[in-house]
Amino acid sequence: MNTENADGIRMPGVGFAVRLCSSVFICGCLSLSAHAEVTAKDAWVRGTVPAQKMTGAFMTLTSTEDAKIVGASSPIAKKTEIHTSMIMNNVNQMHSVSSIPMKAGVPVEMKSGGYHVMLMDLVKPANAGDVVPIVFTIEGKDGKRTQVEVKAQVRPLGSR
Ligand SMILES: [Cu+2]
Repeated sequence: MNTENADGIRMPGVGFAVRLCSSVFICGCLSLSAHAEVTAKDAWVRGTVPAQKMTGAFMTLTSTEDAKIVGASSPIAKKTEIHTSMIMNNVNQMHSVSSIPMKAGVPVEMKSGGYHVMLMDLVKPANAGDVVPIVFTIEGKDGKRTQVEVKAQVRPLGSR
């Protein structure tokens, strides 16, 4: 039995991939009416100096429905995490969180000293005036995930 094509890819696998794509596509269509819509206000990224490998992004996000932020990514960073900051033993420490809960209509502030987006392993510096796209993955109450792109403006190093 020969189930391989010229590239050695087994055909049943290809069929599965196609089915997977079409089901994702259908979910995308349904999400237009039924899912949380998330908007961003005052999105910005703290500018970096040339050797700096990470920086933070800050904004206010509001969802029309209860939802949670479960991830983020940006083309300027190899790795993007959602962080929270807290004072422990008089030291401001930050660590990654798996999600941020959002209540319908209640703004979630991402700011210095609280939740923020951590852009890590930067592939290029963030220069004041640049616009950095950040894509958030939002999970609705029903577990469905959608993506929202936010354009964040880079502010000079030292902005708070
Ligand atoms: Cu951080």
